[in-house]
Amino acid sequence: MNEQFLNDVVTGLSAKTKKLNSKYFYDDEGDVLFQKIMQSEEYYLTDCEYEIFKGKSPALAGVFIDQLKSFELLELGAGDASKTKFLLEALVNRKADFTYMPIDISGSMITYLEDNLPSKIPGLKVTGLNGEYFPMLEKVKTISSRKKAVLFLGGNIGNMDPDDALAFCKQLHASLNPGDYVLMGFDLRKNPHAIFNAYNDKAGYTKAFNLNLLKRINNELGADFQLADFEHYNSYDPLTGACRSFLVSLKAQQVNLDGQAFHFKANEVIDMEISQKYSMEEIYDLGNQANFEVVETFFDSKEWFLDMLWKV
Ligand code: AVJ
Repeated sequence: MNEQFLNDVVTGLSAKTKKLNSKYFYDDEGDVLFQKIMQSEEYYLTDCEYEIFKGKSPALAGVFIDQLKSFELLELGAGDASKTKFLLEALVNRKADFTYMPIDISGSMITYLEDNLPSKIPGLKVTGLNGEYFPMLEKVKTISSRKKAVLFLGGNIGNMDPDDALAFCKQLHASLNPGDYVLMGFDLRKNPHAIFNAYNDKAGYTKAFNLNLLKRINNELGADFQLADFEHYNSYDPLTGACRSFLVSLKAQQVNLDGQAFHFKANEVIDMEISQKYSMEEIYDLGNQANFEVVETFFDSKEWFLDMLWKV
């Protein structure tokens, strides 16, 4: 049994406002559901960033090759690398001297990337790292002293509260050396309906994605959540940019886990996930406060999403 997972769940369910960490959404079933979300009509983030990478990869590859020459290309939360492959192709085409190092909490994603990418992109070197971001970043530093370019895409930064996002950016800056690069993807503020719908897909994949974490807690930690007694609720606040997912207890109920009982009132919620939406100003402030220098900003054609290139 995963002690850290159990500890985090017990702590979260013991808090005044019950909370679970969305990083635990991604077990094998969660990975499949997230793929379905990305393919859904309503979920625009992946399409936007796909367009950016399809169009801008040669330019981005040029910056890395000219500035870094010999480097490690790290990706935090790589997933299936469906967007990154354009950058990898552009780099390999120009015979760049680099190794792609995807870091992901999902072991099956890392295995998939190591098994499949080199045959899709001949000449590509892949070293996968299965684990949490910063421990894996430290591990890379023990095996390589080359310059680093770090990708943090998809709007993953949005899964942190703004305060945590700033702390994360500061820690990332401190983990790297002057001259290293970071490319970070941000989902921008836009018409609230478009944001709301992206997290309320008609097919119900987002709902299943949230409920799957309860199922995972049952399967892996031996809890007894009754999935039918919880429903999914999502909100978007255009004043703060916070898009939040909750599970609502449909009745007063008790859930047992690790010899403890957790009580839910009717309509009590579990805070499941934040997907923060950023304004340009907020992105500049974040980079500034973490001491990054803005090099270039890449937008999709609708300007719904951006990838910002920062220099340490
Ligand atoms: C993994 C952060 C890109 O917050 O948009 C998708 C995860 N959650 N639908 C996001 C997610 C619900 C996603 N990211």
